[in-house]
Amino acid sequence: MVPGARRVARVDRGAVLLVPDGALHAPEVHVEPVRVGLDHDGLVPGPDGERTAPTVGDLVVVGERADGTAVVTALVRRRSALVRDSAGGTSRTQVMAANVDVVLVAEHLDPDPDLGRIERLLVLAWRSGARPVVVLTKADLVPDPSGLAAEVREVALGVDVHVVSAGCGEGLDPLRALLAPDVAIVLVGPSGAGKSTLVNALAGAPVMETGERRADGRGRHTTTHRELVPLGHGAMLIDTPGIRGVGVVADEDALDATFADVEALAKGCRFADCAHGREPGCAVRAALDDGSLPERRFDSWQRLGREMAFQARRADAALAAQDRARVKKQARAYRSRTRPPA
Ligand SMILES: Nc1nc2c(ncn2[C@@H]2O[C@H](COP(=O)(O)OP(=O)(O)OP(=O)(O)O)[C@@H](O)[C@H]2O)c(=O)[nH]1
Ligand SMILES: [Mg+2]
Ligand SMILES: [Zn+2]
Repeated sequence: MVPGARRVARVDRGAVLLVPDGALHAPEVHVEPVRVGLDHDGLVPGPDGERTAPTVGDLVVVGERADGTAVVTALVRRRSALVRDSAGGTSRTQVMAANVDVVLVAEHLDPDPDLGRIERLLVLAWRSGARPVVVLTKADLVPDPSGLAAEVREVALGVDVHVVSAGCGEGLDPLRALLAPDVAIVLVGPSGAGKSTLVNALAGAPVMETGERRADGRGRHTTTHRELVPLGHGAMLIDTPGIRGVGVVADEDALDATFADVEALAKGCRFADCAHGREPGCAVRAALDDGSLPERRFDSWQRLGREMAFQARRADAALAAQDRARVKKQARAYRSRTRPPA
């Protein structure tokens, strides 16, 4: 805990909604978030002075404006950050949640779980610095939840995989066990996975709205903003809107952690720079041929690796452009200072 700091429960155009950080209030006491304004640009000085957009889970310090109104004056260094690459041709990344301890990757068992999506979210989770955990929802809708869970465990190496039926309140104990005081857990996953239903089940109260997806399967997300829900005993849950596509940010360690099996195989290839195509002595190709490494998993690993390389180049190009712009601006300022008066 940082003395005096408060948690961002929600970001809302030009302001943040704050709750006490880890305050051990009685469970029956409902915390009403306090709305505090931001500077006009919506940014707050971070620990290294750089101006940063606060996000849900952030710890911030509140001060006073000259007119006596409250304003966020500082952002505490983040000990973890769940970052996605936002779509489009820019190098923008988005911090989905900060200072979380666990990234709970939620995926439904009905329809069938999407293994590629789980892998993608695990890369994001490993990169965040928080601990990834997978929760498979809607167990009550399928005949063989443990069979499906076994398939998911094969792609979630070193990660606990829990099976729940939040609607009926079944399988929640291992998740409750994670909710120690001061622990923050963010839920991520597709729309309709049952993230908000799970938040309500764990909170023991209908704090988040839940809903059916439209019959045509298009559009509607029930949860439309990210929100931190403080639980009675000091733990926190962060609910997020369903993700459709989420871009990964370059991070070799996160890719290695997620695909430890493929990485281990690749170390056994004869050539250090093996492309796992038709090279002799390729251990990856051998595992694909004998079926011990599924093609799907290999493709997923390659795709995410390529995407990361692309993201890194894009980020570099944007940085270079920023540098050029800064130099230009400085040069302009210099010229205007040194220009002889007309
Ligand atoms: N049968 C069954 N239905 C569930 C379960 N969990 C959630 N649902 C239902 O699934 C639907 C979607 O649940 P939500 O909790 O709103 O899903 P979400 O992941 O928060 O979706 P977004 O907010 O759009 O991202 C709702 O109608 C829930 O009642 C479950 O364990 N079993
Ligand atoms: Mg929701
Ligand atoms: Zn190889």
